[in-house]
Amino acid sequence: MTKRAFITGITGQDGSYLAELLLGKGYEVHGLIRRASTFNTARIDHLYVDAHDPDAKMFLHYGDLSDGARLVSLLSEINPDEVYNLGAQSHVRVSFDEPEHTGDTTGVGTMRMLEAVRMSGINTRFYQASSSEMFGATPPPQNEDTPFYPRSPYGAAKVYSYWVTKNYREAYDMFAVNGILFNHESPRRGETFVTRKITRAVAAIKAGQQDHVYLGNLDSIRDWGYAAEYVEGMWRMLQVDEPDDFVLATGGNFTVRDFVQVSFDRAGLDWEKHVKFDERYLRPTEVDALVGDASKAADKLGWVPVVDTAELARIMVDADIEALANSGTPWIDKVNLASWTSDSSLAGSL
Ligand code: NDP
Ligand code: GDR
Repeated sequence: MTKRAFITGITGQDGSYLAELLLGKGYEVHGLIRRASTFNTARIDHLYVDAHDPDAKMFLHYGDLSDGARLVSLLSEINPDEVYNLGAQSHVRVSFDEPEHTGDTTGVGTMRMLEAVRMSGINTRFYQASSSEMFGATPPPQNEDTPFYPRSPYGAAKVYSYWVTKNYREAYDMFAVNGILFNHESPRRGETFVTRKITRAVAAIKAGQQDHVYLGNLDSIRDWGYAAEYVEGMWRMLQVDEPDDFVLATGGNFTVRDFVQVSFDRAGLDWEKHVKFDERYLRPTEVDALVGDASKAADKLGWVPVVDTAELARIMVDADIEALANSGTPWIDKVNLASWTSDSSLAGSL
């Protein structure tokens, strides 16, 4: 029997890799998309087959995490075996500018999804995109037992989502899990997150199209992994016998400055000549250090990432340089996710 999945946030970085992964595994994939005045499906256009074609396996539905009634009717109609809630206002700095909207989508949106599962009466497995930002000010290494101390409206909204997911598991015996994912990036990363901002700037500087890039705090430490590997971990969390919560991380420990250096080095540039400071990129409260301990995922899911932060930076710089040279988009990095196992070297297939 063909399995059916429903993904919120399918147009985002993770949604696109997850849709690819599931289609590769033979799933029928349904995605929630927001109506916009311009197309916002660039990351999944390569997966789309017209719905009139008998080979169509991916279907897109208009809706929004702020519209609970729509979520109920969609889930009743689609009756998915697995639901992945990846939709969110996901930018930490923006959550200080739009705290109420962030609370409504990143926080209460999860409650609306859980209620939609419960009210539609479907028997499904539910994945919640929880975040290392929930640990916030609690020092590393962080794992599933580390106390939360969020430092932004985004982090606080994710803590709310984490607890309602756990509550629905306990209250209604729902198969609902939290994947607590540390930062993961790729050539498909949104352009305003720091890694992609850096790698796009490297490509433009190398091509002589710009001289400088303005950044904020270079001292924060992050554990940056490769998004294509992390979606495999999401899927594995829904294949186990009992619902549980898992950290996914590389355990790496890079400052923003380190990421800058590796990226500029890759293009043969001296970063100190090109990086300038702008305080507008500082946050009212910063998360100083996130370094994850994913040993539970290794033990129970067999999930072990292969690409480390330095390799990731090189992949992203190369992709942005190539995209600029071709005046095209860099979205479609060649990853054969269907054949990924924790033992195989994903890096070798790039
Ligand atoms: P992106 O910002 O790339 O994608 C977010 C997705 O959510 C987009 O598809 C966006 O749609 C959609 N969305 C935003 N608001 C709404 C709404 N009101 N209703 C419906 N859909 C909405 O995020 P990522 O792919 O990087 O992350 C996926 C999830 O994982 C997010 O929840 C994020 O918070 C979380 N996360 C991410 C981590 C990371 O390092 N990437 C780490 C830990 C957690 P549109 O395209 O229309 O804007
Ligand atoms: P983060 O990612 O806040 O960790 O959230 P981001 O890339 O925005 O920031 C990482 C660190 O870089 C510093 N920084 C800058 N950040 C941005 N965006 N722009 C800059 O110019 C800049 N200069 C320095 C930041 O201060 C910060 O310390 C990401 C998101 O994907 C969340 O959705 C997810 O939950 C967490 O990762 C885990």
